[in-house]
Amino acid sequence: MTAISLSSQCSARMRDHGYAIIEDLVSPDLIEALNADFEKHFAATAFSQGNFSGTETRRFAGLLKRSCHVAHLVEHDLILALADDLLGRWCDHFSLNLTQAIELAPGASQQVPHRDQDMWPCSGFIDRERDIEFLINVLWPLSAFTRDNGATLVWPGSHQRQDELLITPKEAVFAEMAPGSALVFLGSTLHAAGANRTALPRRGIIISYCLGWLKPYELPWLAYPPEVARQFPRSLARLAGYQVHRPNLGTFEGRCPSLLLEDAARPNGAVDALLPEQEALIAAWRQGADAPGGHPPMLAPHLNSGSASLGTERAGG
Ligand SMILES: O=C(O)CCC(=O)C(=O)O
Repeated sequence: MTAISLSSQCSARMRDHGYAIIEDLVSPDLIEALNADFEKHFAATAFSQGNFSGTETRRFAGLLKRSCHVAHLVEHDLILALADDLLGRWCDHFSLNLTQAIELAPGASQQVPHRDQDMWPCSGFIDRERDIEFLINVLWPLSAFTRDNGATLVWPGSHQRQDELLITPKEAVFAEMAPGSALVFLGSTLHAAGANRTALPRRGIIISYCLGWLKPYELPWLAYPPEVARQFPRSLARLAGYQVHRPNLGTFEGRCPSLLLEDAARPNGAVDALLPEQEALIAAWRQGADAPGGHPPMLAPHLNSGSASLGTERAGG
């Protein structure tokens, strides 16, 4: 099966069920290399604090600077195609929300069930009929995920039941999977880390992507300051925040922050970054403003049926 048909099959599954498990997405060798690179970081990381993270878990973030292998997961073709399909319609571009390694220590209790999109209060204000998704999450197991060691619990169909804060545990399924596979789920899907009832740690990597206009869970410019991001391929640097989100959001000195990746002397002065339809609206307004008698009334962009839109919903997604 081609990557494109697999990704459209997978996004259809996510739309229907809120999640999907994709088997054999990367080689076990890659996961082994990640395990080797992360060993010392797990050893050096204290237990988390707080009722959400769980005091029997260890977590560290900024994974792109801890192992060169993480980029393969972050920029996996199929995952990027999925993110584009599920998020692209609602933003100029999607961005990296978080890279985090997580260990459930032996004896760790089950995490509180939650929906990742609840980080952003606006997710609760939007009409459910609009079907907007704010985030997709990818869980890459570093050790086999089993029912006994804390495989992620997912509530199938819970993305369509957002008025229910909790759903009976009987309806949850365990995302059991082997290293090399991935669990992908929507920000609107109810889930939780399971309880680890074994004597060995359960380890995994969370990589999530959000609408580019949201504040990400992890501040990428601090995790990867320009001198670090300069070493990334440009596509990865863009995902990690070095790209203005049209219109004019996430700038440095009024310009696209990608200028920080250049060695050349920095130009100064603000430069607009607008969508073509926004340029067209402004041009139409300016033409009217310059005409004798002032400009004619204009409809609010979101009421227009045609191409012009100042909102964030992109046509053709
Ligand atoms: O580790 C897992 O299985 C899920 C963790 C999770 O959902 C979280 O920490 O937000």
